[in-house]
Amino acid sequence: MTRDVLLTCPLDCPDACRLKITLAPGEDARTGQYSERMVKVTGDPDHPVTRGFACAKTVHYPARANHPQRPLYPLRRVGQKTDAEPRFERVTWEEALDDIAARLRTLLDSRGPQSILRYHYAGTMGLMEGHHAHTLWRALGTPELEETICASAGTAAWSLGYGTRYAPALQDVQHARLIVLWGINSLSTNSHLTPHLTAARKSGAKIVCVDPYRNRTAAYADQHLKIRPGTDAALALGVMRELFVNGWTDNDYIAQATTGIEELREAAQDWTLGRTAETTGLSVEEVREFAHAIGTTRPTYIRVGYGMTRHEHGGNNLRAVTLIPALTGDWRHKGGGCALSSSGTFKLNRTHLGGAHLVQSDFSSVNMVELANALEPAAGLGALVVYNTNPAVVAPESDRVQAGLQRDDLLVVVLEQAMTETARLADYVLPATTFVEHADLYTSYGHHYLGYNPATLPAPGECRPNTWVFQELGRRLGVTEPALYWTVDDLLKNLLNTDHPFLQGVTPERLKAEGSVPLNLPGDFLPYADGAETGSGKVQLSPAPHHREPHAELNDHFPVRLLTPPAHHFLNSTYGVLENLNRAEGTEPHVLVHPQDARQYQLHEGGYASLQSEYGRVQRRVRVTDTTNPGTAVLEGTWWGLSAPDGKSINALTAQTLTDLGGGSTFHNTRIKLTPAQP
Ligand SMILES: Nc1nc2c(c(=O)[nH]1)N[C@H]1C(S)=C(S)[C@@H](COP(=O)(O)OP(=O)(O)OC[C@H]3O[C@@H](n4cnc5c(=O)[nH]c(N)nc54)[C@H](O)[C@@H]3O)O[C@H]1N2
Ligand SMILES: Nc1nc2c(c(=O)[nH]1)N[C@H]1C(S)=C(S)[C@@H](COP(=O)(O)OP(=O)(O)OC[C@H]3O[C@@H](n4cnc5c(=O)[nH]c(N)nc54)[C@H](O)[C@@H]3O)O[C@H]1N2
Ligand code: SF4
Ligand SMILES: [Mo]
Repeated sequence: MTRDVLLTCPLDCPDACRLKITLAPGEDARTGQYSERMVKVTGDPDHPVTRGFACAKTVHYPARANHPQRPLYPLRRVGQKTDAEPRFERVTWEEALDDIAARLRTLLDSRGPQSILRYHYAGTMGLMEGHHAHTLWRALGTPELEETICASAGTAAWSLGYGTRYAPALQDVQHARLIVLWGINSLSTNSHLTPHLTAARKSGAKIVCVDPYRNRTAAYADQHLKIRPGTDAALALGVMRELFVNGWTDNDYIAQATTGIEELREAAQDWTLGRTAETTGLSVEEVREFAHAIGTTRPTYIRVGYGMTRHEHGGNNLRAVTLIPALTGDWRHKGGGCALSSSGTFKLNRTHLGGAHLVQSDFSSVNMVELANALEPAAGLGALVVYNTNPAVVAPESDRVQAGLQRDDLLVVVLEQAMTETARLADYVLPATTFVEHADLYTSYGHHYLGYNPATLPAPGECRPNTWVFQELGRRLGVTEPALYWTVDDLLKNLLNTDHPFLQGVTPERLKAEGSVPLNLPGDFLPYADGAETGSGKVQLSPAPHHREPHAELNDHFPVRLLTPPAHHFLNSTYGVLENLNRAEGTEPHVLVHPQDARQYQLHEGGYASLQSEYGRVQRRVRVTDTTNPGTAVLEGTWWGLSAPDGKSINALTAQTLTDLGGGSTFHNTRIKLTPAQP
């Protein structure tokens, strides 16, 4: 007999779907255990955001959870880290935890807490297994990890202008009459926005996509502005100049809700149509029409993604774009404004989450983008504990990251659900539970519902939640901090212990009973209609954003810009283990090259190219296509290196360069040389 359960998707995706998961009893061939297992995933038809569908990737989650190579028991390395095929032996949890704790104790006593680094990201968005799991490390005083690999440039840029990150409600998007999808491949990365876009279009809205290549979203849009990478601030300033010149600004909104208008006006002044067109690679007519549409259509809704932030001046680029609605006054129109993230709406009491109260001002810190540097012997690390992330593949300068992980004098402990390339380089692989096997609480960065999942299936083999592992290590290390030993019930009680009106009526009991609970927002939620949660209480237009060309300019050595945005059928590297999703993406990674570049660099459809940057070299199969512009190549997806012809991650090419604001990643800033190659 099968049964269906409703659970929140834990993955790093704005949609935080309510999934309908079918469970069936049977024997687990891997363990001989007889229990229920996941057999099917769809979307909850009754959830207002999920609307009955899950994405093209997560419908395959059962194959991932039931994968024959999923680690189910603690494993200890027996061979060398440099072996082509890693070898591990199964050990008991007692053995693994006792040995790891003893080695951490030795490091703490001899070299201090700064010799141990926790390394993690958003493999699960759960507040318990994703965030609260850091408590042990804060109790021990190990370095803070600056979580910069994805959103920090965007967050810093947004908070400069607006303070807290709010977004208009999804159901209001249908009221917009102009929709700009700017640096976001939303049909792939935010797929539950699509029904709202389609509804708006049916009511007459026009949809414009601003992106350097024709991705799925650009193909769906009514118009595609194929912008030169890294020039969004120029386009935004060019639009602003038209708004000022033609009197399309909302002067009442500007006077009441903003500060710094004169500085912004001055910054926009020189961005004539001609200069804007020249800088962005668009035509004068395209810029003029775009500015006219924004200037004269209310409400205009701009959905920005993180794409434009992954450049050297990505913070300024996003800041310029997101300030447009402060000039048009769109924040006062239902369905208007701009959306980056809705995270700020979840007003949970986070004072003790992840041991935040334990952080001292003298803690050192490591920027996670600079992991390759942190793993250099001279940086002094003796142990690295990795959870919820796959840095051997996803972090920049991955050749150096992998070399660092291979150091014999570095203890590498990896908590994982899959035998990732990071796990393959570990001294210990500790088997982790999935979202169906542990309880957790979920916010969202794309909507306004809190989700709670109970532990629904028994853990297969000896898989354990991250927090269980860290509590066991904490006991062995003598850590008495109470927050380390919280249960999920303690977490719910603490996080919901607040008087904030958005959480009024949201109790642990209700969350457990209903599973998905909307925040208690006003019916006409118009964030920033009257100002912002900044120091001045206003939307801050000063310091004015500016366009700057990157230091890593294209030149004769590196004449092509490489973008490496997400793939439709992957979620970062999470699904890289599944053959069928690899096949759906073309079986191996392809580099998209414009016909003109293909001619110039003597590349052929279906042949191989060598891609070389300042940091490394990889080989990839070529697809010749006019979806991109000359001088811009695209490789979709952070594939496992194991799926590539040369066994290498695309991040062998990317740099640790940080963004202008927020110390973020610059994955789309890569410059390369293309030459023909033999496989
Ligand atoms: N299917 C799928 N969904 C995902 C993910 C996934 O891997 N696969 N990953 C999840 C995660 S962690 C994240 S952060 C989000 C990211 O989702 P997005 O924000 O959509 O992804 P980005 O990498 O930021 O790239 C988005 C687009 O920005 C474009 N871009 C690059 N440079 C520029 C530029 O200078 N200007 C402009 N205007 N556009 C530019 C790229 O060509 C790309 O089409 O998606 C989440 N959802
Ligand atoms: N070139 C290039 N590189 C990129 C990007 C890009 O666009 N281009 N995107 C960047 C972005 S936006 C991001 S967010 C990062 C994402 O990169 P990662 O943070 O590495 O995300 P995933 O690749 O999805 O890997 C998450 C891992 O967490 C594990 N996991 C999930 N749940 C749990 C759990 O409960 N416990 C434990 N122990 N493990 C768990 C999964 O098995 C998976 O292997 O990649 C970045 N790297
Ligand atoms: S990955 Fe995103 S779109 Fe797919 S099921 Fe999960 S939350 Fe929904
Ligand atoms: Mo991300």
